[in-house]
Amino acid sequence: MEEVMAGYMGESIIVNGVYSPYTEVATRFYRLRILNGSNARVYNLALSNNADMVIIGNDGGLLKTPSSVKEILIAPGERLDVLINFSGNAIGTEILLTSNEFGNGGAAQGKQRFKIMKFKIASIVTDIFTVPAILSNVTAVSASSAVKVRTFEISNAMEHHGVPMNNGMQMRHRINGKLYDSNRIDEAVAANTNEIWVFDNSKGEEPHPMHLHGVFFQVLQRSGGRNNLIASETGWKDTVLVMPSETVSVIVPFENNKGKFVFHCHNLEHEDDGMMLQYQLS
Ligand SMILES: [Cu+2]
Repeated sequence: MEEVMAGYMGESIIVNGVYSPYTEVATRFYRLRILNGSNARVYNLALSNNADMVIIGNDGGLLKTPSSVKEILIAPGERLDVLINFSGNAIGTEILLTSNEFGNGGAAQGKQRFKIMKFKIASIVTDIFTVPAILSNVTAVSASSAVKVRTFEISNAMEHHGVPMNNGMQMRHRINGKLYDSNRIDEAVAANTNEIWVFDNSKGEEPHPMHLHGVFFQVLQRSGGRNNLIASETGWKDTVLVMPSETVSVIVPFENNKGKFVFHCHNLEHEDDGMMLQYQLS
């Protein structure tokens, strides 16, 4: 039951299928393209030497401008494009990519620090690369362009620690009280319009990375919890992490890619449990 509620975590972190991997690096910038392919685990990525990670891209491509962080959360389904500068380290130095502890992750997430992979300095080179100040031209979609606001309750708040709701509904992961039904269209969306979608986890106790198929969106606002956007949330995204007590708004330009699409929590056990609905774009 715990594994369905939190999602299955396992006990070994693998990178490209390898447990406890390492790679040799030179004293220069490297670009890491990271996908969190875990079932359920949210990582708080950091480097063991406390070096900066320069966030340059996310789910939808390059950000407009780079931003340097010491640690950054990445939820299942999210992607990160990161520059790391290994210059200034002596040969033989070992630097670990770790996941650090973090707060407000519900019953199971963020409780431990653990190692993900190792970088070993193997050669000294001269690197003249500098990070560009402008990476791409992401134009902000204004909130006022939205023709509709839809709110999705993802707290599952009525189901507390395995105790069913008093109306007898089973303890399941739902969106707006509903479980996935492939024969039901939950939201009808007009093509070529912008909408604001709000994911409300304000009463929730679990992190939910919410993912829309068929579109990219921009994150407008996060209230409650972290109360702010993070470095990877400035460009185009298709998955956004909504932590317990948070409400996150995104603006979605629905273009002309008509058809039936799902949107769901990207925690595999949550989506398998039914935390997925469908929209029809027409
Ligand atoms: Cu979830």
